[in-house]
Amino acid sequence: MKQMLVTGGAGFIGSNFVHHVIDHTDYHVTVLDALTYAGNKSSIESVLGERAAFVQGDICDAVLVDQLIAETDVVVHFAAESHNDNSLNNPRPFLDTNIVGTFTLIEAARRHGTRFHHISTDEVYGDLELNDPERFTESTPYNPSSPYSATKAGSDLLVRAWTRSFGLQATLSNCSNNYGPFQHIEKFIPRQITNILSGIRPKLYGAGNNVRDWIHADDHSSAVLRIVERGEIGQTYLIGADGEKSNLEVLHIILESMGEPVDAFDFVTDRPGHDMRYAIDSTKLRTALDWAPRYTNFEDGIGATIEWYTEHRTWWENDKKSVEDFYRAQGQ
Ligand code: NAD
Ligand code: TDX
Repeated sequence: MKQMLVTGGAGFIGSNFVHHVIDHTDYHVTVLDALTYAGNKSSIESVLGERAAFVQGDICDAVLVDQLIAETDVVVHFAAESHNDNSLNNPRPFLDTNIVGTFTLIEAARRHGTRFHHISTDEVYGDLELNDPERFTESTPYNPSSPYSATKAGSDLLVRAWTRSFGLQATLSNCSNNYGPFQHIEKFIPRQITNILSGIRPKLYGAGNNVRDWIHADDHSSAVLRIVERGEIGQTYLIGADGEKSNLEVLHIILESMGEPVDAFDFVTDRPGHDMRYAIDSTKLRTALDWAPRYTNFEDGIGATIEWYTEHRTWWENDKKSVEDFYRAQGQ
């Protein structure tokens, strides 16, 4: 049985990916996750056993990483500090995990000649104007805005340099904003859903005109698996599902789906340096690797996500107070 090491597999996208791999392939999966505030082992508990194992540990731990990579056929690297608002408050963990952690993994992967897939974000490209007809492509210059996106950009460049200079067997992908089950409630969509479920008014930054390009996490997973199986070494693939919507539009959909008046929310202090718009052109992935998203109706995907948070209160309820205390302290 082929062995896959998934870093950050107890986080939002990593856990969705682990379920996808177990459902659609024969891989044995080992999850390496530090279980930071963002990791939740219960998200993958149902698959642990014969097909999947869990190792609690830090991707900066060179000895542990070397041991695990020596036994694996392919590494899929999701682990990261992932929240922009946290990176504006305390950037240090972002440098440690996103830069040093990625460095530690690719050093081991090159020593063992192990296939490596690096997960990244469209935020490395900076932002677009609302009326710009262009979207991001694989050749858009890097121009990150926040400490989070700057460290993700740095990690991408390390992977590219290791591929060119040391022959690392790597592919990269940069995806747009994900939504779906198991997303930490600090993030926009689950924060608003769980606010409504908790009797708190949703909170919109600035005027709410910022645009994000939404994709369901399961579509991100199918794209990553396709790249792992058929991608060309050294190539970068952008992943997106043509899901551009303003934050205000998304909030209206959530409010309407949950039977609330569309004006039942508060405008709050904007995020410093807030990127205006992200938009992905995923033509390369769709044509070269014949990939297409399955979740093409955003309202349906949001409906299913609302249902998931409604039915899994114990998964998020313990975090709600500390998340809202953090935001309240900065007027958000
Ligand atoms: P997340 O914050 O939900 O999960 C991150 C996981 O990594 C957690 O389980 C955490 O415990 C683990 N982790 C953090 N530091 C670690 C360390 N030092 N060692 C081992 N494990 C550690 O993040 P997410 O939203 O699932 O994002 C996963 C990846 O996808 C990230 O690389 C992120 O940049 C990228 N990405 C996210 C989005 C999005 O919309 N969320 C979009 C594009 C790309
Ligand atoms: O309460 C909120 N109100 C609000 O208006 C929150 C938490 C966010 N927002 C806005 C900010 C953004 O314009 O919603 C948008 C989405 O915010 P986040 O969920 O924090 O996501 P974003 O900053 O766009 O980054 C996400 O997508 C790219 C992920 O968190 C990153 O890990 C990924 O790389």
